[in-house]
Amino acid sequence: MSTLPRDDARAPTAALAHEARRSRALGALGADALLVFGAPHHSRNGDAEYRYRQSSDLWYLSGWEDPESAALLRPGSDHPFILFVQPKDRSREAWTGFREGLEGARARFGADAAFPYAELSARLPELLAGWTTLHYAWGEDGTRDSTVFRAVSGLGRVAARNGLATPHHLIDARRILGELRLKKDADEVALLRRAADITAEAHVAAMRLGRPGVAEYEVEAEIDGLFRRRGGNGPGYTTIVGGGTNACVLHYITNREPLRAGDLCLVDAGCEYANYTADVTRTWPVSGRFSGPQRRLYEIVLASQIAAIDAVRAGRPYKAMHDAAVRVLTEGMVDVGLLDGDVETLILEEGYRRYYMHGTGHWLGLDVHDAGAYHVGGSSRPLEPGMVVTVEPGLYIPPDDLRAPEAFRGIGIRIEDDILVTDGDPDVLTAACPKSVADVEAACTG
Ligand SMILES: [Mn+2]
Repeated sequence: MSTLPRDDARAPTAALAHEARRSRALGALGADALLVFGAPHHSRNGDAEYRYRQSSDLWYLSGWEDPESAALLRPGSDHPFILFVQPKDRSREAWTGFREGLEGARARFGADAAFPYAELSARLPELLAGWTTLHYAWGEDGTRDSTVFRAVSGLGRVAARNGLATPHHLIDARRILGELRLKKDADEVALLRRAADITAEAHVAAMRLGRPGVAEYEVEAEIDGLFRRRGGNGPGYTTIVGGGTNACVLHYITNREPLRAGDLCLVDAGCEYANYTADVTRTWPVSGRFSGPQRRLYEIVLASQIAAIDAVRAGRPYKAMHDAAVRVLTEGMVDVGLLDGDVETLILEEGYRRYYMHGTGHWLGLDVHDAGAYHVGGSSRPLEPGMVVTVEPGLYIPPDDLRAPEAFRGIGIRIEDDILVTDGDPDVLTAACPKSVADVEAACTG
């Protein structure tokens, strides 16, 4: 496996791929304008800062990585792509590093015009004059909302006097950007494959490391460290390492207890590589061998996951995978005595939700829960080649659930892979990560 540093891995994509995505966006906008802000820069505590991560929408359209930025698309105009950015500042750059500035925005990022971010509110009215429809994702930041709404309503007053065309339709920008981001181009698929490969390697390393007495945070450190050593940004979301009953807490991220002999360990972790993240869950026996009851439930979850993956095909609705998973899980739960009654009724009345309370997956890409609508015209959306989904059924038996057979109480299991929709069979990007009972036990004892 190559270990390209991140900048080398990203460089070829910076200009070409973003330019192609931007021209698709300009085409999709038609006669509309679109304004996208960069991610805010959050402090961690006191004056300590998190490492900056650009907003996925702005990065998708531009490749721009610095904070305090916004992109304005105005198709068909003399300046269709305008970037607002931090200007170069030698004294600030001594503290926080190189800035591309206005020059870089134009020369290296393809902007037709670039302005200092501080001038955004002053320039916006002039730049939006002549457009009747503006796409903008309101509701995420009150200061930005008021900047945009003030510019638009100020223009409206001017228009009332002199008949100038100004934005009088506001459309949620997440709709058009979600549609664009939903189907991955070849460059994006390559980066997701790299993220998937690193992630698979990290899960195998975790299985090898995990044994009684090792702490959950040591497993986390092994995984997150490997993500960085392979040139990834780090985890695309906070790594979950849940030993024993902690596996029943869906978003357990405290990761501070020791792994115990005889327990399972659930690990949900994905490497973010060049801003694209994988999302993988594996559940493995701390002592290296599944117990009988653990194995019975594991085989049910695995069978449901395999059935669900088989439903990830072009033309099938998105929800087909959930329906497939629910059917196998429900049959299995009746088989082993977790549920009582008729399978069809338990599915219809959602009786399975007692031990399977989440959905079976989500879109995957720049965000772990990626952009894009799941329904079109009120129905579950048909899958298309280039879409990427996770498939992640599970079973979670609370330790204090007196209705469950005692042997199953406290067991939490989830198995998750990342699937590319193709013209043919589902392409499991994370297939290198072991998941059969035999392969998992081999990885744990290897
Ligand atoms: Mn997931």
